[in-house]
Amino acid sequence: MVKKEKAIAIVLGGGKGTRLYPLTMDRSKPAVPFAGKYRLVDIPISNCINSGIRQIYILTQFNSASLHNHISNTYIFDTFSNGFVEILAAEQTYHSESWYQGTADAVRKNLKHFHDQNADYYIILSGDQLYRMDIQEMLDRHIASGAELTIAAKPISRKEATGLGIIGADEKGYIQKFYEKPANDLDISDYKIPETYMKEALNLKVGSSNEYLASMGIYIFNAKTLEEVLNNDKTDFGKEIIPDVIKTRKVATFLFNGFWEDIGTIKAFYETNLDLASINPQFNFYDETMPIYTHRRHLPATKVNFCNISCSLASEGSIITNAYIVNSIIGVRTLIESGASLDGVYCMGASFYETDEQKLENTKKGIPNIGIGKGTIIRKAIIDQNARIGDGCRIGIDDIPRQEGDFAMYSIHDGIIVINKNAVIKNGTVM
Ligand code: ADQ
Ligand code: ADP
Repeated sequence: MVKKEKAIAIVLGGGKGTRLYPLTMDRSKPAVPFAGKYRLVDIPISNCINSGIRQIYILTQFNSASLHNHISNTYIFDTFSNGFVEILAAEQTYHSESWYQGTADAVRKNLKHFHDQNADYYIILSGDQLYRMDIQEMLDRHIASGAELTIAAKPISRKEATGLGIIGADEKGYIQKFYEKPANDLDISDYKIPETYMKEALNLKVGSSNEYLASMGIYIFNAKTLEEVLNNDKTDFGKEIIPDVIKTRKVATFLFNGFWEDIGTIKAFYETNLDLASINPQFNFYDETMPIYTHRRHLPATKVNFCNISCSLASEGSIITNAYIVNSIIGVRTLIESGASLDGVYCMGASFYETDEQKLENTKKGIPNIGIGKGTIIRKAIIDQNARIGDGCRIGIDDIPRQEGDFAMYSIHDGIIVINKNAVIKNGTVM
């Protein structure tokens, strides 16, 4: 039988100096709840599965209980598909004691696991992006091009270029130059997309403001090439490996013109989530041809009693009573009490329901139940899972000085208040 070419996927699940803190205080980044009922890692995994790629590794700094729980309850493949999703957490070995020092280091430290799969291609994906992409198409193009590496690329403006890796392509889209995150004032005009390539391949008008190509941090390497280019101690793909590879090897671009957003910071995470609740969201979850998969929780439908809810998403298993909710996301198992008002809030919900006995115990201890208390008003905030927000709280409402940073029960980043997982916010708190 002719051997079918084989590709495995490697999802980069986040570094140590994590930009999504405090959402990553108690869990690894791939397990961060997203869009009410998903976890971040569901996006790259769903893209892989929908593209026929079912052998998937998740590289993470630590294997949190919630990530393990989520993966083992969600991605269950049948015996004949040979599919798996395996978490590879940074581990101490005889050869190395340290955590992953960067993206390339994370891949290098796990090459022995990938090698066992005897794959022809390694597909490297970021764990903190929202997009829907046919990765099989990218793989087919990669194979047809004869390149050793293909980088997914998106046309962007000069303003966006500062935060991304910029590709200098030739008229056919092969990569000649690469600049990781050029400063605002740097002249990168020689990285502009060549005119013919812009017209023919991108179908873009010459003169469009998207005159640069950015790396989306999605790479397909020939397996042998990746093993060779990691045979050193360089730690990062964008800063070191990619600029090196293009000097000696054929590197192609795979153009992508759909919605794609990096959601690796609190601000981007918050804005991308809330956009999903808007009337015309940029990303469409309501697509049965390429669904985003998640944990099948078997929760009851959400119960809504006397509420005014608009431009919002309410995930299953919630009970919302006499509340005013706009521009918000209500996560699974959220309990919202009478008179609460939410505007611009991503409430992640709860991982379990408290029993009547537990609620009685809470009253004795003087702590609120999990959920949002009576008459509480919240604006521009992320409420992490299992938080207990008391009655009559005012969060993000009053015109009071708010210091950015991390505090005992909450953080403020870019003006967004993040209430920690399991936080206890007493009745009448103003913040
Ligand atoms: P960044 O997103 O800034 O740029 P990086 O911080 O390296 O690059 O993160 C890439 C992915 O790897 C993210 O999903 C991140 O969570 C994960 N990651 C980071 N450190 C890790 C570690 N030690 N272990 C495991 N995973 C880790 C990159 C490219 C740019 C490109 C953008 C597109 O370098 O060229 O334009 O992605 O978003
Ligand atoms: P989900 O995937 O439903 O968002 P989690 O991954 O946080 O939730 O938790 C998965 C399961 O673990 C829940 O369905 C619940 O049964 C159980 N669980 C989690 N935390 C607790 C807890 N503190 N007490 C009791 N059960 C819990």
